[in-house]
Amino acid sequence: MMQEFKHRLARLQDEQEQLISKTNEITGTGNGIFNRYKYPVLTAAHTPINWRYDLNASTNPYLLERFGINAVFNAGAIKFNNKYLVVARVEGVDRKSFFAVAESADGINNFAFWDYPVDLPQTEQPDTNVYDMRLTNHQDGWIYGLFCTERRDPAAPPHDQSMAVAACGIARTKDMVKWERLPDLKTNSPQQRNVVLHPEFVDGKYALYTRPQDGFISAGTGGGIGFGLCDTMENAVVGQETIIDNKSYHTVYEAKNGQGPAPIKTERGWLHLAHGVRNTAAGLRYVLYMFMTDLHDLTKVLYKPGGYFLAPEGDERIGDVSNVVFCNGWIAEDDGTVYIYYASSDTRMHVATTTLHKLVDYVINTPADGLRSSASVDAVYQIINSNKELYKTGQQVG
Ligand code: M1P
Repeated sequence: MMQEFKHRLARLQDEQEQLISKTNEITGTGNGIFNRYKYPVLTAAHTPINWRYDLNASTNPYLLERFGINAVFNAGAIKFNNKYLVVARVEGVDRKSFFAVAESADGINNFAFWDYPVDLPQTEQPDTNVYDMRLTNHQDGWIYGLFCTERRDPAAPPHDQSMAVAACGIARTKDMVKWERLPDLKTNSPQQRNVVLHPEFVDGKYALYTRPQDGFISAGTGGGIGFGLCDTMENAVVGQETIIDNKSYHTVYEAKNGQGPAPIKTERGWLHLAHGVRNTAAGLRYVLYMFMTDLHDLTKVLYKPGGYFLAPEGDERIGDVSNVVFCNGWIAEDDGTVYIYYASSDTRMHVATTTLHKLVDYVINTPADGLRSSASVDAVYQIINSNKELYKTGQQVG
């Protein structure tokens, strides 16, 4: 028995060591806007063995898994003490999610979880499930984590065990280890998900991106990325939400959309990454898209490329909730490198790399969605004709 225990433990440790030490590599030629990588950066198999197994041979002689992890996805991200940290949504086989920090020295390789998951304090109304933390290194000196807290709808009849209310939970930290829990955000919307704190004060107030919605799954008459101000994060109330980027017919965000991570400031404007959702015969399809807002008027969208920025590809298409990519974490370096941490199909985490120059170029120079097939043809004609002109005048390169 002891021999079997030892043998199994050695195999588990060896397999995990190989997984974590594997070096990632850029895959494919891509579209020039970002690089994709061959392997996911975090999966359920990356979670420490000592979270999942009782390693005492006398209490667990068969070395059975005692706490199964189903998925690791939708991570917030931050560069902290020169390390790349992600705060992942770790989902147990019991369907409950919690947060856990994983770190990497270079942002791409060898992500490893810290010793313990985040010990998130509760409010008076305990959370049933928490997920999708957005991290904001705010001008006020705190690192905020805004996340979705989900509880059973108090109005749900006994026969309905799926009606839920989603709200925005708020926690803050200075060291990424000890978290202070603040009261949940109050807004006029019956449901809130995808709430993100803007990193700077606006007119001396905290600024938040919201996503008002009527139902737990469906945005209903709500939806769109909202924007509102509040006086304090210690008792955060957003009275008025202005929709800055709405759902739109026959686009990749016709069913609903939501802000991704906190926007990144550039000389040309604030860069936003968001997710858009449409319905298909095969269910909802989640893709990522981008837009840019004005540096002085955060409610004004200056540029918005048509269509998606990143959509599920290959193995990314398949998982617990297939045909989904979701991003709530990115890191912009001082040298302009950008690490985009995205999850596929509610199952695993990936990284894509690019630069601020490329993202700004993409956002400003990609044609906007013309909202009609003939407008798409016009956009292609414009590219073809200017290329022809280039060859006619001998100005082509290569
Ligand atoms: O299953 C896809 C995503 O669904 C929700 O996103 P949204 O609020 O935009 O509908 C969230 O539950 C998210 O975690 C999940 O990845």
